[in-house]
Amino acid sequence: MTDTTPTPEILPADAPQQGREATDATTVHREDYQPPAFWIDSVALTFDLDPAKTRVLNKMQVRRNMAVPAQPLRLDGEGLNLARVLVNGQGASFKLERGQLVLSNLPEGDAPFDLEIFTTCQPEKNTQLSGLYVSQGTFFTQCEAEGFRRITYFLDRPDVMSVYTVTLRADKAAYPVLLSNGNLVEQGELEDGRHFARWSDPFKKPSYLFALVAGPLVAREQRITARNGREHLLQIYVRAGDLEKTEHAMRSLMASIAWDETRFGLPLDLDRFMIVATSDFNMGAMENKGLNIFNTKFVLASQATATDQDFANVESVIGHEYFHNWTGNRITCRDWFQLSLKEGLTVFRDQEFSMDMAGSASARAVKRIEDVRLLRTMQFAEDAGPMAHPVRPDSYQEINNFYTLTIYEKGAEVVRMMHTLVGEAGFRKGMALYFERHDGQAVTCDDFAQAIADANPQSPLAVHLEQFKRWYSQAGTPHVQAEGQYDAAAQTYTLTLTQTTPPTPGQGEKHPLIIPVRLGLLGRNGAALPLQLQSEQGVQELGLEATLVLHERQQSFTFTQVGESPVPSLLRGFSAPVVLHQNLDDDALETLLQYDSDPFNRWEASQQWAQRIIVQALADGDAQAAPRLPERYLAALRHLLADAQLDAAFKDLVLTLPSEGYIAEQLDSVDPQRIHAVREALQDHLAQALHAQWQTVWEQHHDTGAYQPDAHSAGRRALAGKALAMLVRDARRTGDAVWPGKAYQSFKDAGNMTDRFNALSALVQAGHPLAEPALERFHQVFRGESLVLDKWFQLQASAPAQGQGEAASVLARVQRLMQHPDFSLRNPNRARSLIFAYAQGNPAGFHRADGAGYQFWAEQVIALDAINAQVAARLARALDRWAKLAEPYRTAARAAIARVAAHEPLSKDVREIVQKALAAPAA
Ligand code: B3K
Ligand code: ZN
Repeated sequence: MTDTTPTPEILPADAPQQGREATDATTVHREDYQPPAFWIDSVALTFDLDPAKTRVLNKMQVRRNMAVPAQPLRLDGEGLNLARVLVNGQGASFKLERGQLVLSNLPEGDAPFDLEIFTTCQPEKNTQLSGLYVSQGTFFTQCEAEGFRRITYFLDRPDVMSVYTVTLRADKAAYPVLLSNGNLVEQGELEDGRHFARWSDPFKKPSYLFALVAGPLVAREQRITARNGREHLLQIYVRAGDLEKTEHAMRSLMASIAWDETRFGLPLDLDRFMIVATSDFNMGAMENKGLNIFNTKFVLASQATATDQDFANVESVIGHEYFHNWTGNRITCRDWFQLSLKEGLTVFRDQEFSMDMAGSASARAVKRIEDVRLLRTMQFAEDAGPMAHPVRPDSYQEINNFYTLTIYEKGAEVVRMMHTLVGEAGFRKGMALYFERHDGQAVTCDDFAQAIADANPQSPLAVHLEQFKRWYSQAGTPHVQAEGQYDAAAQTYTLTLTQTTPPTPGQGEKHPLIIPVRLGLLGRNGAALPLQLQSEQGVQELGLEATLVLHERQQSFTFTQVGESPVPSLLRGFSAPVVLHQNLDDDALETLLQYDSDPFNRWEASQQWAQRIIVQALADGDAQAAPRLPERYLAALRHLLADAQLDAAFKDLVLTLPSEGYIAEQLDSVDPQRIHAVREALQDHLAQALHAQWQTVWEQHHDTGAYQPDAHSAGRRALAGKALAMLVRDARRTGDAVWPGKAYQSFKDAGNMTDRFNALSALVQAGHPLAEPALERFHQVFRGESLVLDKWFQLQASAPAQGQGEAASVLARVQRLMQHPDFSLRNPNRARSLIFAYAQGNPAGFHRADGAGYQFWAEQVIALDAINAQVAARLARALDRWAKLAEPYRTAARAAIARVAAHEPLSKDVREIVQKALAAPAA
């Protein structure tokens, strides 16, 4: 099962071999899409489950697709032992060619025939966690994108949809619970202590949505009646000790069901909806029809073990997978290039769900800011690096490498722009048309955009549809330059917007996009000015806010009757995923920060201001004394902190300086140590200059009463945590022992994990001597809680060095922790909590002048690749941006990537990443 040999074998037979430059023979191209030569109408699978050798009998009803020329049937398979192939009950001749099972002499014509295939596989040896595997004595499957072929031979592609009947047979004592998709139709006893269960899924589905689970699990159950009167059974399956941690997940599932009914009119279409949690999982969760499988991290939550962030993540991921039931499962992707059809849309839906759950306008803005922060830090970096690809990619070597921030987060922004261009009601109409047209089909991103536009024929989306769709085909983040010109005599304000998109690998030429720019104008006293836009038709009264549609490279918009030189508030709510350049002075930023009616842009003003200060400090050079924050900026922050109208969570975001990763992306040449030093110095100054305010904030916010994970109380805890961290940080300067003591106390006595963890990290991040005993105690208390241990590893991997000398370095600490009895490279969550947290979450610890961090990274990529290629390929991406690094980091980073690239054997997952990284332009 763990075949990681470079595999021309699993190349689809029709993949192009020649006539293209610069891509490998294993590259799959979107343009080469061909409909399948056969359909598989139904599948009956029988599993005899055994960890060492599971037997799989696969009986299919197959029929030729008469719309394409007659050709052999080529079934995908990987790591299977083939025992028997029967066609209409007779032994059939077949070949194994490049991993595929090829059947040539099949019945002619369009009449269906029976195809029976018997194979075995070894789930206990499956460390890739793709296909059928065993985790802690329970069988699980993961089939997206191409894991089903590791279970049986099949047309493993999303446009082949079949009805499944699944019979599971296993030892009853070891595997009392037997689950698969759909409805349980039969169960009973077998000989020798074995039992069986038969499941039937009424909906046609592609193979990637198949799932089975078998093991000793228990379930929280809930019966609900939907709006339409239909009854459903909801179940959340976990290991016996975890049942009390599933209440929040169940509540989130019920909220998701209600939300999709209300917001989109989409009801649950199954009698039974199951979620199962496993601690060994490559990603967050999987939307298998009726049987979602989740990483425990996104199911289990109790106030003692989970932070507010964990609670919010559970709600959002449960929502996401549930929403896939319509956007992904009922309507699926024609091919994997269309992945964003389901992922971008479903992320948009889960973002809206979380916003609606958050309630108040400012809590909604907090969620939006968090989403945009992720997009701008991570996706913009991806879009500017060697793995840049369009939302609908043109080619891939390994599809699992394309479950990216671009497909998910930028894809969601593309859907959000459509929503902006057609309006809330128009979008709902568009969704209705999409389901009317395509329910039960496997379709493309074009089909989706067409449905939204057709439902709104007068909208700017419909008018500019072809151009809008460039968002799907063009990679790279667009830049928009805004220049404002005020004419006092004419009382006009002219805004000129210019768009450009930098070239990306393989895509040199870029064309203008459709960019919705939501905006308002503020007077110098902060009041919103009425917008009167001059157009060919005369003057349009637009009220206090409008959305301009930029469609040319450069366009000017003139507003009339503007009584004073206004402060423009552009791209409100981040109305398009672009980098906005505008030269606002401190006065303008202060006005926006204090008065803008759009909370997103208030936050944005604070970030731009901070960014400018940081860039200036970086430019000032090393010789200068510790950089400081200007008094005016500090005064604005003090003012904001004292504003009783604002949500604590919002204040916390405004008071957070841009991250080191975000700062790095704004620079041409990156010295991670220098960025760290400057940001740390400014943080120290923020701690010092606002000391009195931090004390007040702590006093006012640290008691949040009985624990509730709602957005409002979570915001209070976040702000209190920030205040405590600042006070402990400032104690390094003052030598004060009181605040560190209070932090230790709060760590010990906290009534919930958020407060406890915030206090612990305040000590660890400040490198205080109390950090060590606190970490020890934390491990002692939570040694049986694996998700909490992940936090323990992660905190240490992402904290600064705790002293001088190599032994005190972060790398030395990480290497020691790898020897800890609780560490295992095989468990993806644990590997992520230590190794990824170091390589991706601790720039100053990782980017060492001696290159030792990079060497460690290379070793771990190679070690992981032998276990789990998908996880290894994620880690491999940590050095994507090597070409931007200053010396000596750059050369050392490149050498480490080259070392991975030269290693044999290497999975095609990792190979694609490192080859693309090495091909990055030299600048
Ligand atoms: N669709 C899955 C992701 C599958 C990843 C395969 N490498 C989870 C999700 O996006 O909901
Ligand atoms: Zn998804």
